[in-house]
Amino acid sequence: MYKIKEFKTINSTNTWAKENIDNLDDKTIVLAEHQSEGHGRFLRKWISDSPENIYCSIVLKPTKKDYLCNFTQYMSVVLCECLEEYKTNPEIKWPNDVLVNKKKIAGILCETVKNKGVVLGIGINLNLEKEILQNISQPATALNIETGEKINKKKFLDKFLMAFFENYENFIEQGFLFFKNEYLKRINFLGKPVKISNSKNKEEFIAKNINNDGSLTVTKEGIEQVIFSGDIYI
Ligand code: BT5
Repeated sequence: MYKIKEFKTINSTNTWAKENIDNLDDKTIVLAEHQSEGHGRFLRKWISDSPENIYCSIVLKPTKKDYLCNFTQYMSVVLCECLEEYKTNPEIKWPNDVLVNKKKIAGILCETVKNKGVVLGIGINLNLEKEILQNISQPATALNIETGEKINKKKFLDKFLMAFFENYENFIEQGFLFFKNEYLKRINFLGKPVKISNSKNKEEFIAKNINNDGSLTVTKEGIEQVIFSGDIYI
């Protein structure tokens, strides 16, 4: 169903997967124990020094490409469902973070390689010490801290990948609508004031609605805008 390519150390699983996409089959997982240049959007650093956590990228080459912009959201719901099995209450922070107790536990980076496919990367904090979390530039947590127990990485990863591929074909066919309800259950900012920043500025809006294509409608002084990307501060 899927195959895993494992590395001890790599620069970034996303970068490597993008560079080697021609030689990688659809549904190849690139997994590393350490990343020297793990990053998020806008090349922001992703702390990736400890092998008991997940740093991986899924290479996907779907023939139907209508819903490429919803891959991140699909993955965030799959992750929430896995985290809920560990008796936590994860939340999705639009567009690409998963939080537990208002602290970031995972980040997703979706990159498209033109005419070749998608590289969907995720970093999940399964086992981290509090001191490492304190070095992160926003409130962050790890599953071991939330549950009080060491997390079995292999078990978590198997569960996560199985769940991802279980409904993947349905998602590719139906897009955001296939999982919209599951997504809505896990967000908590609709109706609230939010600040949204893009590369240029940070503005305040009221978050109004998640649309059928996964975009966010916000209002400012009665005027509606539809937003597809940016950072949101609740
Ligand atoms: C993200 O970016 O949240 C996407 C992160 C994706 C990382 C994976 S790991 C496997 C694959 N290979 C890669 O090179 N990347 C992907 P963004 O929304 O830009 O958030 C980045 C911010 O998250 C940083 O500026 C920090 O504030 C915070 N951060 C960094 N490391 C973190 C960690 N381990 N846990 C929680 N937050 C972290």
